[in-house]
Amino acid sequence: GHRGAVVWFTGLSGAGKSSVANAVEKMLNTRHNIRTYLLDGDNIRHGLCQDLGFSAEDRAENIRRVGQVSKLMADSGVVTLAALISPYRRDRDSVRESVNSVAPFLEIYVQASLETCESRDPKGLYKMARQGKIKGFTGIDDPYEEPFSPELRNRRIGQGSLCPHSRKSKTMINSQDF
Ligand code: GGZ
Repeated sequence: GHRGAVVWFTGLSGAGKSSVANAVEKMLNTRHNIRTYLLDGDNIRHGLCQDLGFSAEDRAENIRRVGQVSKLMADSGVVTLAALISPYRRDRDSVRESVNSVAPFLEIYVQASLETCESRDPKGLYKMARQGKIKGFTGIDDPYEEPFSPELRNRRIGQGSLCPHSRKSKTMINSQDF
């Protein structure tokens, strides 16, 4: 069998994390015969993390739990895909550090502008956040810290952008490619 790994998708709500993770999972299964398990923030919050909200502390705990489950599964040889906003660098870095002792950790920045995500607004959450009906919504009145050097990102961005440290990383996927 193959070794496990954790593939961590981070990005704004509506950026396409779930879509890309699903497509990658299908590809790993069918084309490469790799065993995978997908942990999606949206689902996880109905079970494992149903007691958590969206304060910085609760997000940290959400990410810690999903990180620990991912680590255990990766240790068992499964390639685990996690799709969470995971807006804070320090939370993502803690998972990286923890997972790295047993398996490779790959951070994928699914980048889309706030404008793009807001125009998609599949669940109407951005609209509610703009109306003040949801408080502390990522990108509206809550922070998103872009990765400095993700292993992968969906597109390169130019000089003078918000994320100047990422230029080293490789361009790989576009959700539109799938
Ligand atoms: C961000 C929120 C919020 C707030 C509800 N901020 O696009 P969705 O709807 O389906 O996915 C989002 C999901 C985010 O959960 P995560 O576990 O990925 O977040 S984190 O990593 O920050 O812990 C969104 C919905 O929950 N949602 N309220 N205030 N997203």
